Amino acid sequence: LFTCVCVSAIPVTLLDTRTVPGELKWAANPAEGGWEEVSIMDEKNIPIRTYQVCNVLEPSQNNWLRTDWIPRSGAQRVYVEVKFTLRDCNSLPGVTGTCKETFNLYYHESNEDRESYIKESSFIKVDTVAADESFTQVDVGDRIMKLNTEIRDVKVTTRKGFYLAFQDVGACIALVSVRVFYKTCPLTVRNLATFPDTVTGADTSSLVEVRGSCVNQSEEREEPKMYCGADGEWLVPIGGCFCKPGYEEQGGACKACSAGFYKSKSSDPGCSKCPPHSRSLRDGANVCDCHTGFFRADFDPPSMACTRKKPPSAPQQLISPPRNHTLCLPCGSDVLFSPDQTGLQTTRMVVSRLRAHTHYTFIVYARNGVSLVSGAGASQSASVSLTTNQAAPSPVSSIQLTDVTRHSLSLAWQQPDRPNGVILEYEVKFYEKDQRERSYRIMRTFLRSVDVAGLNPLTVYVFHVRARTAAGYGEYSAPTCLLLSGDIAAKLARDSWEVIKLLVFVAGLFIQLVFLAFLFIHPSPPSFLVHFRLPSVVGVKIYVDPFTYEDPDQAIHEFAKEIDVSNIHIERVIGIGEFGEVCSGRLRSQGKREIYVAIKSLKAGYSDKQRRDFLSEASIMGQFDHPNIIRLEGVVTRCKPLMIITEYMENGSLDAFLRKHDGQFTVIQLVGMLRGVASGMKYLSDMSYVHRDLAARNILVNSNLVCKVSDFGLSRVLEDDPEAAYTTRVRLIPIRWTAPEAISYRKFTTASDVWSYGIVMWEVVSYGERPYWDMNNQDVIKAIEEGYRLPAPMDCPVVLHQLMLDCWERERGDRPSFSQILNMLDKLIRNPGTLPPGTMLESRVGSEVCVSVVPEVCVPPWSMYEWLQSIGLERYRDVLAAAGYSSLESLLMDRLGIITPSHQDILIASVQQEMLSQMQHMQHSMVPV
Ligand code: ACK
Repeated sequence: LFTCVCVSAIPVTLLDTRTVPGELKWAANPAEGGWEEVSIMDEKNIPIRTYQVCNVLEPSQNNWLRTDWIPRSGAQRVYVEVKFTLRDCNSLPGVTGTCKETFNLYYHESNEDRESYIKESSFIKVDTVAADESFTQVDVGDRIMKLNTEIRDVKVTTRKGFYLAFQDVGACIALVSVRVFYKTCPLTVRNLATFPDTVTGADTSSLVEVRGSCVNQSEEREEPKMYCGADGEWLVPIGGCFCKPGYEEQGGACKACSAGFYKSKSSDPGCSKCPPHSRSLRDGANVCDCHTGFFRADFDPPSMACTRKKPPSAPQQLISPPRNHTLCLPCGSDVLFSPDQTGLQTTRMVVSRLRAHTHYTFIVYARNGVSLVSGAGASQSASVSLTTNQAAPSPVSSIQLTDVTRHSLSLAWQQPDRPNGVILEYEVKFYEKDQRERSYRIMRTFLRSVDVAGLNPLTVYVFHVRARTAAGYGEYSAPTCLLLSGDIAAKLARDSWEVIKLLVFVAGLFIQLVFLAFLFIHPSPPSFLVHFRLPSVVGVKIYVDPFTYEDPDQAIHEFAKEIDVSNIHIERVIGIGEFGEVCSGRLRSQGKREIYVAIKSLKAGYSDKQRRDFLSEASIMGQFDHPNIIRLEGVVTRCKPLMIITEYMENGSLDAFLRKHDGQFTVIQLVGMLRGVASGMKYLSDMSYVHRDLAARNILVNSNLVCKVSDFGLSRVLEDDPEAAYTTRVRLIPIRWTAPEAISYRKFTTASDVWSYGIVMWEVVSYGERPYWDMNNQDVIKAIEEGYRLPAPMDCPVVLHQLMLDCWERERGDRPSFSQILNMLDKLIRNPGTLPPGTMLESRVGSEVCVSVVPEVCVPPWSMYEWLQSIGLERYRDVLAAAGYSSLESLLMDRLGIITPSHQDILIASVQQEMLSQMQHMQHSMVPV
């Protein structure tokens, strides 16, 4: 794994006032009384030219100073380094209101190097520059020079050169030096290809694609390419070259093999010593010549020793006569030959790891160095053919539910990857989930499908299938859990969640009571509390694919509420979705307060398929109930246009939101957002739902910075068409976000969602940067294949980047689960010391974003104090601390016996949510997020 090729950027200087001989004579306006050129001695006693201005007593200063024309010499982004000293206004008496402590930097692109006067209106402002250090009268007395160094960068692409200007508005400044430079990625050699000195791109995220050329005496292995990043670092090397035959790599160049050595193929790793009875007299040999009287046949490899002997006769007494098999393929690398497949000196060998029930032919050649030289080549081989025995088949995979009613269902599956023989029958074992395997039923069939009847409604069943050959049964497939569909089943699942919500509410009240009780009985715990337990979650939550319903309307009405269109008040269009406009508006429901909602509508003239796809999103979303999954309010299907109504997310999609607030959040806030996404994804994976399109653009953010997973649409489009990934719909796979196995053979699993989650982490920490910048999709696929992974974004704590890398493990089994990711993020939040200091409490720039906004579920679990505060009992902090309760979890666990993390989460989240709505209410005027 590598992130960047570590060759440091080389700055190329366009202007340096310290090296200009003689006076600068820049244009100043006014010519008198504003900026003045003053020669001084620098710290090494070398004369330097500075510009100074100090009109701190007079108001409304506007003094301009413009450099000479600076040719940009091919640069697209230039850096301006200004060293200056600045007088502290507080140290000057009587200047209040007139004295300033900043100046402004401007630029103006121009082809003309002789603009005689300063056209102020044609200059564009780069920035207002303030000093980190200012000096006072005392410093002057002590001859202390407090030098500031500030660097700004500017894109200059439109003209041959540019001017810079400094505007003073009433400060006391000396510009000690001005240096203008651009960055290049320096000439480098990588994988035996030379990459030239390359000027970086115009934007801070630009990548310049550069093609390398093979070094002397080398040839292309695969087109060598690298990208020059904006900071002058080379990134993502792809491809490279090999040294030609007769040459080997040494220190990035190709050196000739010395006499006595040879290299016959460019792909050989290095030169080898000449084999016995041969020699090479000159450097750079690709083969060694035989000594006089010794021979090597034309087809003998150059590695073979030269020999005097005659060709051998054919081997004898192989076990059975050869048979003709026209469809033979070479054995794959998985077949093991012991001691080796070639170069054998003995007449015995063992071949293992053969496939079961497969016909093999083995041909044995006897050979010596002059086998063909003497022309005796007629019967030099003998062969033996055999068919391996049958074995038990590999497990059956991809079991599909093809039909379901209240009492029955139909399943279908694929033949095992390795049947290992003739499949005689399949065996289906199934049982009620609650029963585990205590009692189960078995059905056998010759087909790859089965109809199972006599099932109990409202019950989750677990199915396993295995196949049998003459050699016996293979292993069972992984369990497939299925919930018998039916109105009552769905209702029960919903009701169970209502029960949980109610319990959460009761628990909230209960906790408050605990505190009061605690006060009176402290220090010994009230005994009844010790036995308090939340009942285990009622019902089993498993995602039901709406596409298994023959009638899509049945699915939609099972999972989504029909809303009367008269209760919806549409306000404005907020975007365009895949099927039509997305609007915001309000929804009134009986007995509830009016809420803000997002309304997606299906544009007129839709086909049946479009209607089904559109509504499928609601059928999927309606099955979820989690604070980090976008909540479905309902659907309008009885009148047109069809609508899907969801909760409204004030801050829109996460990628655009982060780009808008670049650099404005603390690391903890970013981790809080990621925690929310991980929590939502854990919930989805627990329900066996694979998202397939997890990306920051599909996360929505509300006004409390709570992140919620959305967009349950695309997932289906890919599934729909078995050809989708490979043929006409290749573009439907979001390559940059998708795991390699999902791209190459459509293996979409929770582990591939984890890969995408890693990409979302990178997007979040880099504030909405495009993964792999402007590399094209093919290069992204290649780079990933070659082991490249996205480097840590700027200011990214190492632990977070490590977690990203874990999500991008090539082997999907090596990636963490969402539950592990969530634990990891929670640990980080609780031990902020693992994140870099200085990024914890205050926003980096954040003047517009109110950092006091605490996201509800994205935030770390509250400290004991915050939590006590939220229920108005902060005065008991010390009492609880003395009793050893430092965190909310320890209290929940010790005192209330709530051990399951998910139950703790639910309780904490509900208290936080309640608290947040109160906070929001109070802080409304000061939260402009
Ligand atoms: O990035 P955005 O502002 O967030 O633009 C897209 C647009 O609609 C098309 O999908 C926005 N959007 C979608 N669902 C919601 C929602 N529930 N609340 C707010 N905005 C939404 C999305």
